[in-house]
Amino acid sequence: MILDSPRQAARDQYLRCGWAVVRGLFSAQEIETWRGEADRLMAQPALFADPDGRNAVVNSRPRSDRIDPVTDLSPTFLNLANDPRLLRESGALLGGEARLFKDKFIAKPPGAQGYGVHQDFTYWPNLGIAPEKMGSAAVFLDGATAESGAVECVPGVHALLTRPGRIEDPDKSSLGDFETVAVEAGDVLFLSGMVPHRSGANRSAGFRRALFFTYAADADPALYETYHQLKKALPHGLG
Ligand SMILES: O=C(O)CCC(=O)C(=O)O
Repeated sequence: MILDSPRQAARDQYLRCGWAVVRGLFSAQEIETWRGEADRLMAQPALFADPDGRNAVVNSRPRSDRIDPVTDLSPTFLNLANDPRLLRESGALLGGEARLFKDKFIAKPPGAQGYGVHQDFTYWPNLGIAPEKMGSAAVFLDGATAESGAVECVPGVHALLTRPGRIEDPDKSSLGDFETVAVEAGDVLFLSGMVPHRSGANRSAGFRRALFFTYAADADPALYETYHQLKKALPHGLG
C-alpha cells in the first residue's frame, strides 16, 4: 500500500488538475546518458534545418530547436519512449495500456521563445480516441524554472475549449491563472491532452531540454503509423 501511494497521489493530482510531476523514476546515470544523446543530436545542425518538416509547428513558424519525430533518429530515445516505467505511469494515468504515437525533442536554448497557450488534444484530431485516453510525458533533461521557460498550466480544465475537429487555441483571457511547473532534470511531467498550457521564453543562460512522448490508452497497434501518415497527408500537418 505504501509503495502505491506516490502513484495514487500523482493520479489524484492528474485527475484534479490535468497534470502531475513524477520524480525519481530514473537514475542519475540514465539521465546523464540521455543528456549525452541530446548533445549528439544537437551537434548535427542539419537536424534543426527542417529536414522532412521535423521542425514544423502547426499554426506557427518552424522552430529550429525541435526535432519531431525524434525516435527514428535515436535508438536511445526510442528505448526511453517505450521504457516500462514511462508506459506504466502513463497507463495508470490514462486508464489503460499506454501506446506511443508521437515523440519530439525540444532543446529550448537560451533566448528561445516560449509556446502560446494551447490544449494538445486539439492538435491530434481524427484519431478516433477519447480525449481522456491521450496524454504526454515530458522527460526533462535539464531543470526548468520560470526563467528557463518551464511549462505553465491552468488547473482543472477537462473539456475542449475550442471547436471540435479544428486546430485552434483557446482564448487565454477566458482561462484562470497559470501555474508554473518547475521541475528538476529527470522529472517527468505528465500532461493530459486537455490541460491548457503554455511556456515562457528561455531567459536563462542554459538549455532547457525535454523529450515529449505522447501516448494513447488501449489504442490500435498501428496508431504510430496512422498518426504519422495523417500528419503527412494533411496540408497543415498535425501537432
Ligand atoms: O517545451 C515547451 O516549452 C512547451 C512545449 C509544449 O507545450 C508542447 O509541446 O505541447
